[in-house]
Formats: sequence, C-alpha cells, structure tokens
Amino acid sequence: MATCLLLLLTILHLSVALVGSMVQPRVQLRLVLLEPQGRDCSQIWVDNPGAGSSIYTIQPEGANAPFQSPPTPTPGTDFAHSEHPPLTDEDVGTAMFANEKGPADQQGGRRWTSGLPPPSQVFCDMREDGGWTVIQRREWGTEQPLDFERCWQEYKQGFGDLGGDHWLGLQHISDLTSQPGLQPELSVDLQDVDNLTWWAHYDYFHVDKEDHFYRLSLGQYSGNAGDAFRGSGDTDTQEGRAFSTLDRDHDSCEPCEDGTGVFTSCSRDRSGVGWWYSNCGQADLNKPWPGREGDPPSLHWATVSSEQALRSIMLRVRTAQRQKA
Ligand SMILES: [Ca+2]
Repeated sequence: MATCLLLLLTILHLSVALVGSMVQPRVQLRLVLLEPQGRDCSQIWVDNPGAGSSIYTIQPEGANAPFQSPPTPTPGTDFAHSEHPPLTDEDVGTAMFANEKGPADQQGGRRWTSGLPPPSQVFCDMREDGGWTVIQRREWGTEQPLDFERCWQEYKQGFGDLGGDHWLGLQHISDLTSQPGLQPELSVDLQDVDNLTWWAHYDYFHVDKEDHFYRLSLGQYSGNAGDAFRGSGDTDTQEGRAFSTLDRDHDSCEPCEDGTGVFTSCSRDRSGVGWWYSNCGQADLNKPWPGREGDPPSLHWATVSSEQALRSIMLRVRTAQRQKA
C-alpha cells in the first residue's frame, strides 16, 4: 500500500512538472520600482534617509492644480497636455525629457512642444542640511544653453531639462512656497569661473498666486554673495515686486533711464528674460550668459564681490514646519 501511494505521488509530481513546463504563465509579473514621493524634496529627505539627489515626483499640499503626470508621448509626437496650450514652432525650445539623452530635435527623439519638464517632477538636491527642491539651474558652457527669453505662459509652466538647465515654473514655485504650516527658505548658489562659491540665503521665500502676478516675498538675508534682491536702496529692491516677462510688464520703469536711453520694460527693452524686476534691480539670474572675456559677474547678481564671471547658478527651496509663536 505504501509503495502504491509513493508511486501515485511520484506520478502526480511528474505530471504537474510536465504540465507546468508546457503551460505558459498567464500573468506576467512586472517589477515596479517605487520611488519615494512627498509634498516636496524636504519631506522626501525626512521620510527616506539616504535618498540621493535625483528627480522625484512631488505633490505640494494645497496646490490649486494637481501635479499630474503627463501622458507618455510617442516618438516624434509633440507633447499635448490640457494645461499646456500648443505653441508655435518659434516657441519650441531645446528642452529634453529628463531621462532622454541627446537634443530634442534628434531623429526619433521625444520633444515637448512647449519645452516643459513633467509637471509632477522636480530635481531634489539632497544634502546634509536637508532636501532642497531646485527651482532654477543654469550652467555656463553647455553645448545647447537653455534659452530663457520666453513669454509669460512658459515662465508660468516651466521649461528645460530637469537633469540640467531648467526653470521649474512660477505656478509650481508658488504652490511649493504656499504650503500651509510650512516655512519655505531660499538658497541662491553661485559659482564663478575660478570655482569660488557664493551664496545668498533667505529665511523666508514666497511667490504669490498668478492673480498677484507671482509677487516675490523674502525674509532675512545671510550669506557671502550680498543681497542683490534688495539691491542698494528702496528703488532697487525686487522684494514685493511682481514677475515680468517679454509680454507682461509689471516692473517699476514708467519709464526708466540709463546711460543708453529711456525704456519702460526691463524684460522687453533690456534683458529679454523673465524676472521680478523693479527698475530693474540688481538680481537678474535668468539673463543670458555674457561673453567670457572681461565680462563682470554683476550682470546676474550685482552684489557678489567676485571679480570673475559666473559659471553656474542654482535656486533651491527647503521647507520646514513653521515654529509656533
Ligand atoms: Ca514698466
């Protein structure tokens, strides 16, 4: 009896093995990598010790518009997102997908019509002092420097390559700095061509909503780069100023005058880029890179005492629970 039972079990085992080898699995298992997510990079840093600097998905609390992942475009197909109206060919930037390598107009490559980074993603600069959400980054000397001469809608939505030069977008910056109960700080990081580093820290940084034209509010300054946002006097300060672009003039030049003439728009008549201009002020971190020879660094951050031109610029935001009074 025991022999018969053993034989039966052996036959059953062989049958199962045989059938198992003949039947294709009906369910394909997919390996899904779950990246840390949070309201911003500061929370991801707190919740995930050891998380490195990279691109992460965030969802700021209280954001008016949800940070939605865009549809995956097919190769050669322009990106179309409901929040991002199609632009003309002239508006097409040189932006790339964060994970794509090579120029945007490369054969078969993917491109965003409006040069936007995915709205749900940011670059997190993870440091010992916390997780910082990068809102602007520029490096001099890249093969295809990102063009910052863009209209209001593009500055609102953001443009560029999250892994390189980019502007996160005023709406995202406003959402990031408007989270209830959180204290947002700003760090301005500058590096000159001699690799000397300069920084300006503001213990509060807020960008208002669009109906206030993304007005800038700043806390107390500390650092070694000087407080170029506030400049040298009341008429210079960009604190409290609305954002201006080529097509939206909210600066305080009505008109302004310099050594070369009279003008009414810092963006349209002088820099060509978007910024929180006063008349026009001493910070201008989106302005095109100067030529190298003999150009002072003051074109971008006039209070920095470096005698060499800047080679890299980064603006980043950290949030923390607001201290109760
Ligand atoms: Ca004006």
